[in-house]
Amino acid sequence: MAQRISLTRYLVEQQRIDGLIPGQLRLLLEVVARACKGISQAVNKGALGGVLGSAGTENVQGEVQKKLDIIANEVLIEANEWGGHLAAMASEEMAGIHPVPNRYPQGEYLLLFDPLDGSSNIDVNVSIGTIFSVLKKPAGLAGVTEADFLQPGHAQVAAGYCVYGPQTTLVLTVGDGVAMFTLDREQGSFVLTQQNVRIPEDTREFAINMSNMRHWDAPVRRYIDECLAGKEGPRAKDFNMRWIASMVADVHRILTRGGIFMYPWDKREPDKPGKLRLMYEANPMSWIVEQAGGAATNGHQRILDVVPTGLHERVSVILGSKNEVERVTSYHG
Ligand code: P6P
Repeated sequence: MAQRISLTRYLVEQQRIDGLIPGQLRLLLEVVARACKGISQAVNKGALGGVLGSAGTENVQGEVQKKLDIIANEVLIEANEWGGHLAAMASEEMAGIHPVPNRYPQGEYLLLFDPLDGSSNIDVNVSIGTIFSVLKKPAGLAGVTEADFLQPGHAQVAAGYCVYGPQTTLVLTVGDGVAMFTLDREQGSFVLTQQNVRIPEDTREFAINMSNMRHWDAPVRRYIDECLAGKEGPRAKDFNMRWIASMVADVHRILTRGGIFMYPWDKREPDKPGKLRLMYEANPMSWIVEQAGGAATNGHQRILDVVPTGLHERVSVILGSKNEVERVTSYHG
């Protein structure tokens, strides 16, 4: 049997190769991975753990919070507060930033996360996940403010997600490609199961919520109409459709076999550029996709080049197989 490489060994050996994982960042990534193990345990308990259903509260987005949304958020906060690697955290579930309490040492990193993405799927036992993004705190001023977080996605130093599905799999990049680690529940550790992940540049599979078709802008409508026209249409090939309504699961499929994922602007809420959040959903997923040879735009520019103006701002997302993303983006031209 091939030698099993743990997450810890991978991080140590990668640091020797390209120096992209200094000690504090390695500690951060191992703490986040340990928190994801805890979240996976809570998710797996389901009804047996009394963790299903709504918490009866709303988050800053005005969305009903599931019990597991709050549990996952608390697990990530508690796991990361004491280590001395972070200056502050930001979460989809919290209105403002969460500075590391003064009783703990301050670090040089900023951690952003969607603690449990796709939580509408929790109660129906469909894959969900945690998405995280790591930035460096700007040098200089003591203390930390929300403005320190408002960096474009290309400034990330690490990004990843953990999908809680048939397997619990952690997917990670620090800028030298994408690696996947599967949780070995018997050992309680993440084991390297794939590295140098590559997304095929072409695909026959698109992911979009078709119920919104009448609200889409013309370029998106044109692209999907052409896919639906199949062999007889301008694409001269048939397409398949998937929509799990859990970004982590849809993106994981695309990393595994290719595809294009779209949550574009639509006219239901014309003042919002899209549904998905830039800082802790689109940016980490876009960097991972680009690191795997894919592309990610908002229809007009690379998502990683969008300059954020707010912690919870939204963005239109078109990501996945490079040639398809470029085609949709060209239609917006
Ligand atoms: P809809 C989950 O709530 C999420 O933020 C993403 O994970 C997912 O891709 C999208 O929203 C699903 O949205 O409108 O299809 O339910």
